[in-house]
Amino acid sequence: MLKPFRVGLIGCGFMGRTHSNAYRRVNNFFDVQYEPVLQAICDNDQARAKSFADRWGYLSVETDWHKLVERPDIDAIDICVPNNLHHDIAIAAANAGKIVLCEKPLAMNAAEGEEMVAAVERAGVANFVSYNYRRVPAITLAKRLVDEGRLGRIFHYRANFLQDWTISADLPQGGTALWRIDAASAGSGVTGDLLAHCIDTALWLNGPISSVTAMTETFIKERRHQVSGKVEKVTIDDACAFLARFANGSLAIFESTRYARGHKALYTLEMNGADASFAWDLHDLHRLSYCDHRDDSLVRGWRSIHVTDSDMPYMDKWWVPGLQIGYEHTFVHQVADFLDGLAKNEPASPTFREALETQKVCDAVIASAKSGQWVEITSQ
Ligand code: SOE
Repeated sequence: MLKPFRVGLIGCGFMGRTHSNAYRRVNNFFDVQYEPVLQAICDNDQARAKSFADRWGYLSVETDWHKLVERPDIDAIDICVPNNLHHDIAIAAANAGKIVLCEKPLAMNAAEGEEMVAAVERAGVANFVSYNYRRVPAITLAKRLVDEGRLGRIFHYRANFLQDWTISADLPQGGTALWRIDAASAGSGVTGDLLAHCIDTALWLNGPISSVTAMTETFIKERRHQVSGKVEKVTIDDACAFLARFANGSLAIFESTRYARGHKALYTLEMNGADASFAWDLHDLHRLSYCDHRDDSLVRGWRSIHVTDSDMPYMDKWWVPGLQIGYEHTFVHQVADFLDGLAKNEPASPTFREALETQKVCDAVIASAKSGQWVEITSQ
């Protein structure tokens, strides 16, 4: 008999959909001890919440998150709203004794993140931040290869996250669909939205980052704000590039922009060690490129591992070898890992405390871009 895991999800946007889909799918494919129950959906627009509830099968609708977090028939609050709301909702949910799941990035900045970590730890509630790319099977495989020491001493880490959807100067900022361009809702631009993914994966694969030097640019300086209707200054970073030093002595280069014409969501990463390297690309997410210098020189070279066999991470739960899975499955994997961790009392990663490290790097990147100086990061 599966135990119910009664979810109150806040936000009916893109992430609300990915999380709802994951809750609905997880028991079809994974043997976990809990069964998600879509107990309530919350959005300040009642009609939107109602139509979302009908489509995804939520049992009830709320329009005020304050009410939702106090409901006794809810075990977990899942936060899928703009970044400026994460802090208050997470703290209220923790204080009400709820499990808290939060979309990335954890917060607007590390100071907010610290308060959120304190709240969930004081309340003793399970907590988790959704950095879904860790759970692409090819990335989880890369983690396994790194942890087994196959790459040898690490010299380099390289990551990009490139998009092109904000190039038009006519695109407004703010409002439901475009809050990512409005610093008041998002905190930062590509740093918190896209580089946060790259940083999370990097910390997971290669350990702490000790210092960064960054540059940012805002190419379109003013945009009409969808809420006020007025032309307002744009204060997010449209593009950001930074160099980093890892505590293990390796060097890194990270770049993100929403102005790379032709690229929609090109997340690429590569690690180079003394013995082997790997490379990965989100547009071809089921493949991992790997080159091992220990191979016989006659056949040495880059191989493309098709990550679909049943001994690959997560793949025994899906189809048969050779058949791929995609983006949405990464969210199913994180729900499965979270519920498994809950049953075993072994928290799935990243917890709020772990995700705070990414937030500190994001803050250091923004500070360095402002000052033009290297910024040190102290992790715990
Ligand atoms: C922005 O366009 C965005 O949707 C991010 O918010 C997501 O985190 C990323 O995975 C894809 O791009």
